[in-house]
Amino acid sequence: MLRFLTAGESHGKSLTAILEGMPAGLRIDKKYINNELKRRQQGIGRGKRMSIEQDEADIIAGLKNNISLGSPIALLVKNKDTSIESLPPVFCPRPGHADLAGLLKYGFKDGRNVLERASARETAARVAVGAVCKILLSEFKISVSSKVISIASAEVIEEMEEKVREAQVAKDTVGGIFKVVVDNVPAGLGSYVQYDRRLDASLAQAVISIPGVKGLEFGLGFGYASSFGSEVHDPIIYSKSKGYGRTSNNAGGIEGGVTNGQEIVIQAVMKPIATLLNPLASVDIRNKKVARGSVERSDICAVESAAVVAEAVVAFALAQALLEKFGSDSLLDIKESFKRYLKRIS
Ligand code: EPS
Repeated sequence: MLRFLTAGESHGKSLTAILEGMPAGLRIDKKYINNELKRRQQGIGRGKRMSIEQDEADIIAGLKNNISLGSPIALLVKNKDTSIESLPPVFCPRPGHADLAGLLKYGFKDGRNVLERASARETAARVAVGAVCKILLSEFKISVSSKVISIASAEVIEEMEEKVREAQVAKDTVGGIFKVVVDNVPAGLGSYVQYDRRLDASLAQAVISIPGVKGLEFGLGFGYASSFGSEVHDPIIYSKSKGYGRTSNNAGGIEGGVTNGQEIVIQAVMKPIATLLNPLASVDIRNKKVARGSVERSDICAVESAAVVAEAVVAFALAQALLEKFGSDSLLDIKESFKRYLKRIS
């Protein structure tokens, strides 16, 4: 099974990921991975850290002559800011961040021990992993893309920028909504036979695990609540040249936890960044007295970055489902099996 783990603190030496289960025979373009890392660093409202770091992935295991060996692929993204040992302790947990929950859970006396790992910096490692998964998917002409839908309810780029500026002036932060689309997915990925094999469940887990994401929907999503079934289920059609199709895609490409051949459409909401320059009420954990949440260098808005991270985690979940269905050892064998399957369902 395709799986990965990441390690690394926000201001530690580096972020690391081990991706296991990639088939042998996949050509990995490092430039592509680094471009994905660069995309994650961009966007309106990003903080100063993004001008310090120039994320690049070093692939330290799993390849020979840039071709995967079927062995675990280890990716390393070095931090430029490695100040973890000298940063001041955090005694006033920030509302909205993992600080307090982490302090209580692990029994720390310093919130920095929590925030160093809870930081969204970890998503750089996930983007590197996702980039490898995107390369695999591209061998099957499956592509994953994203779009920012709104920032603080503004839907036009100039208005989004204005909202971020407003937040900056007010020492505040903003969140927003982004959309991820997967094109050219064949019907039949995922399964309805067991809860944990439903592809929408693994996609949902992937997206909700991005720091700051508080909700998501597939296709029409919450819109289903106010509709009659006859208005929203996607009618099935058939043509000799295109095979089965639909006249709408309210399901967002998944029915019964299985892809139905339509594009997968996910929308997710990211809350405003939790670190506020004008902090909310908190409590000093040393004396339990009223205080203000601690202030850290941070972003005003990271919705564009979250969308790039979402592409990566969605690519991982899809790559996992693809390999589960078509085999996992050799890219050549997987392609053969994929071709045979497409022929059967066409
Ligand atoms: C981030 C790096 C962090 C933050 C941000 C995401 O860098 P630093 O804490 O050194 O400024 O900019 O982290 C958070 C939003 C958070 O809540 O922790 C990154 O690389 O994406």
